[in-house]
This record gives sequence, C-alpha cells and structure tokens, in this order.
Amino acid sequence: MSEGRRRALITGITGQDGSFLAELLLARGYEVWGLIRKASLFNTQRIDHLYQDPHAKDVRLHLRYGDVTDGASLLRLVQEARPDEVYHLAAQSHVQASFQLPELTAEVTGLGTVRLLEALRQAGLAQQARFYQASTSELFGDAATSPQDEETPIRPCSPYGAAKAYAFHIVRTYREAYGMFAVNGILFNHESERRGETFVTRKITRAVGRIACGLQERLYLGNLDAERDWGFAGDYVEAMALMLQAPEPVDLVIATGQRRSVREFAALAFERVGLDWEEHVEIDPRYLRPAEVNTLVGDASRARELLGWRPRLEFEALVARMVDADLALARREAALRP
Ligand code: NAP
Ligand code: F7E
Repeated sequence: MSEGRRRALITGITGQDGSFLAELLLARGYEVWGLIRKASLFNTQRIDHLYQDPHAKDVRLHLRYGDVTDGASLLRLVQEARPDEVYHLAAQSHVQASFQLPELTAEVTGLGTVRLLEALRQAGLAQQARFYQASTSELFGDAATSPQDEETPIRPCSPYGAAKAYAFHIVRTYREAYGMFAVNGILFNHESERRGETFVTRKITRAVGRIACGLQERLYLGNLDAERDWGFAGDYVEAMALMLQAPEPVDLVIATGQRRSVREFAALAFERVGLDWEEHVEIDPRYLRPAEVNTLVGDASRARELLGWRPRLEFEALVARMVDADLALARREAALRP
C-alpha cells in the first residue's frame, strides 16, 4: 500500500451508494477519485454538496469522465489516481430494466468489472489496490433456502443477476489467479432518500409526499407480495469500507435479517402522513417482471463476526426518514406551482 494519504477510486460515485461512500471516505481523510459518465444533463446532484474547486489548495475530491464500457478510460483513470482502494459500484442496477436491456446490462454490470480489474493489472496496481465489487442478493434468485448466506447457491433469475454472477466469479478468479485483494460484498437491498425514483421504496415514498401535498392522486405498483430485506444505504457503505480493511479478502453477505413485504412498506409510508395506502395504491401489470424473486432475506452473521458490522437504522426509522425527506421535497415542488 502507498505512503501518505489513502486514495480511493469510486466508480458509480454519482449513484446512491457512491454518494454515501464518498462522504464517508472524505470524512475519514481519504483522497477520493470518482468516475462519472458523460450525460447530456448534469448527473452529479447526489455529490454536488461534496464538490471542491479543482483550483483550490488541498483538493481531495477528483472527478473524471469515463465509462465502464470504455477500457481505455478506465486505464487512464487508474494510472492517474493510483488508488489504494477501488470501490466498483458502477452498474446498470435496475432489475426490471435489465429484462429490456439484457445486452447493455451484461456489458456494463458484468464486463465492466473485468475491464476495471484488467486496467488495474495493466497499470501494475494489482498488488497495491484493494478491490471491492458491488455484488448483490440477486445472485441467489428465488432461493430455495432462507435466510441466504455465503454458502447459498448462486442461481440468478434476471439478466441483472446473471451479469452480477459473472462479475462475482471473475472477482474470485482474479483473487485466486493473481493474488489480488478483491472481494464481493453481497449486499441485500439498501435504501435512502437518495435512492433512484424507480426502485420500489423510493417510488412509494416519493408518491406519498406528492399525494400528501395534492400533487398526485394514485400510485401504481406491481407485486405487493414481494418480500425484501431492506437496510439503510449509509450503514451499508460502512460495511464496504470495512471489507477492504479486513486482514484477508473474504466475500460477505451484508443484510439486516428482517423480511418485509412491499405491502408493509407502503402501509407504513402512507401511515406516516396519516393516509390509508389502500385508497391510493393500484396494481399495474406493467410493473410485474418476466421472472420474479419473491423473497430474499440475508444472514450477515459472518460479517458481524469478522468485521463487527451490524446495521444501525431500523426498518421503521428508514421508512420515516425517506417519507419525511420526500414530503419536504414535494412541499418545495408544490410551492413552485403557479
Ligand atoms: P445506482 O444508484 O443505480 O448507481 C449506479 C451508478 O453507476 C451511477 O453512478 C451510474 O451513473 C453509474 N453507471 C451506470 N452505468 C455506467 C457506465 N456505463 N459507466 C460508468 N458508470 C455507470 O446504484 P446504487 O443503488 O448506488 O448501487 C451501487 C452498486 O451496488 C450497483 O452496482 C448495484 O448494482 C449494487 N447493489 C445495489 C444494491 C441496492 O440495494 N442499492 C444492492 C446490492 C447491490 P449515473 O449517475 O450517470 O446514472
Ligand atoms: O424491487 C417489487 C419488485 O426494483 C423490489 C436493486 O438495487 O436490490 C434492488 O433490486 C421488489 C421486487 O429492487 C414495484 O417486483 C412491486 O420484487 O426496488 P426494486 P430489486 O429488484 O430488489 C437488489 C439487491 C439489487 O442488487 C438491485 O441493484 O418490489 N415491486 N411494485 C416493484 N418494484 C419496482 N421497481 N417498481 C414497482 O412498481
């Protein structure tokens, strides 16, 4: 590992997890390098509060354009950043969208990982840089056993899960073949007020805020019976950082161990603003998936044992936090209306 201030590279820094992780690492004194993709509109809203004038003294946040489908951009970035730690979070991360974009999902979410690993090798950084792969409970698909842990068979049932399964195996392969410190964090669903608005939790809390402010009447959802293990993104990025400080590279499940249905989430969220969810929610078959993962719940005992990690924010507090943030957002939106 290099001398002086530690350097971290985050792909996907403009996403939900990337923004929490950048905050955490900057607060810990790291120099943070972020890969951002070129879009026609600004896509840095989640990290704008961390922005530092690149001409100022002692800048610790460096942003560079790149794309995980463009190997040359990755090589250039790792050569410039020379990171001690790489957090590979960039992905096409939406499960339902992956059924419409299977090739893109394989390119970005699957092959993106090997491109970054190869860039590190080509730059001669394979032994210096510790590598975190954003793996997922979607590896397990509609698992036959519950709760799922590190021994649960990998049997994905979406193009997203299949792409992440490839990434999981290539990370393990590089660890074994080249002696890299490369690990898979098998994270179950984690949410926040920064969650993308088409994931179910945020879709619900965003609608609750807007309905409470009279900006919208109905919320259309798919499978209300689906059950997930929902934690708080801020807690989960701590687990990522801990995994790269561990004495040995080990793949670990990160989860709360609590299973809740989409229906329960919606009921609690509407209750927070004094509304009855059944008066506002309707089913729209467009949100049903060609193959559904009905239930996922994780057992994070190993992470607790090895890292001392445990989730802090409870489910009820997470729902409340998200609803309160989206209510405030909807009020600002309502105030701007003529
Ligand atoms: P997210 O909000 O969807 O963020 C994804 C990030 O990847 C964004 O910064 C996005 O950029 C970037 N990205 C997408 N395509 C790219 C490309 N071709 N090149 C470079 N960057 C690209 O996802 P998240 O919830 O923060 O999750 C972070 C990671 O953890 C993802 O890999 C996800 O699959 C995985 N994961 C998430 C969960 C969860 O519950 N949140 C659970 C398990 C695993 P733009 O901002 O420009 O779109
Ligand atoms: O769906 C059901 C849906 O899209 C959760 C990603 O971060 O976590 C996430 O994937 C459940 C599913 O997340 C709607 O059918 C019902 O059963 O919020 P989601 P996900 O598919 O679990 C994993 C761990 C990741 O790795 C992924 O990157 O909710 N559901 N009605 C709905 N889902 C959506 N999106 N929209 C609905 O209207």
